Amino acid sequence: MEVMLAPVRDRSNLVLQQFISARKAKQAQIAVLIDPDEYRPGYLAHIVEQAHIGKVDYFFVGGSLVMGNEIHDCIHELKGLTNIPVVVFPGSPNQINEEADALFFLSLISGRNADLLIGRHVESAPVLAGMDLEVLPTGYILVDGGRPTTVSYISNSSPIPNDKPRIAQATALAGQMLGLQLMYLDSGSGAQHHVSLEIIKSVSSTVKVPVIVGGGIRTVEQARAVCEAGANVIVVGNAFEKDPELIIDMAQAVHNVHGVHSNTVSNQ
Ligand code: 1GP
Repeated sequence: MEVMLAPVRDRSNLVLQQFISARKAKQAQIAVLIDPDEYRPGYLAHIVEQAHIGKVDYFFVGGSLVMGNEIHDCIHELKGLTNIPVVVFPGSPNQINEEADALFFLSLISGRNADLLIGRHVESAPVLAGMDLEVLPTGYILVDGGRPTTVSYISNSSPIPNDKPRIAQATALAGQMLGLQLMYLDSGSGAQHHVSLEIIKSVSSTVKVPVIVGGGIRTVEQARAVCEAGANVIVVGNAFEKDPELIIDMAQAVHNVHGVHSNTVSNQ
């Protein structure tokens, strides 16, 4: 029997354009990562308040080991509290949520696990096709952060060594040639070390698409250094969970980074 899919809805690509414009303008941005496993009613109010003061650019919501259904309650509450774009950072297809503004459609291009390169995508595509949710084709590149993290364990894939910028560079280039619109360099939540500045520099100066960097960024100095190396967006989770007041200082430091040299973005 022939399977009929819903017609693909028209989407405006607003969030992707926001990433691209900031990279073109060489203006660094910051995302607050919300782990739905930490969510309980009332948890978000203070974080959102700090994010508004700091003019945070995005909220990312999700994780590789989300145990319950809290992600949907969490996104619902977040959308009621803020107009900052909410992007799902899904660990699995059951984290797809139509209330969010966009979703990273992640291909784990540093790994060789077919399920995370194409398998989950085949399962999710028909669901996403009928939704009014912006889909962001994203190359997800895991980099060794000094200790095994949930994402490296769950994805059953080896991260790229933190001192091998050429491997990261070739991986990101291949992702770009495959048509991916964003690159996400991640050393995993709670990593001992963030992605090395050499890797960030080599990737950001090679690809034309926006580069997002997360994992193990804990201090204002680290945030600044990562942006100066060429990260277009930094993502911070754990450090803000422990100290939501840090959001304001870190956002200010990130927004003060302009004009870092990186490859020119094509007019896509
Ligand atoms: C998001 O993994 C990062 O990509 C978040 O890491 O929780 O260590 O900030 P932290």
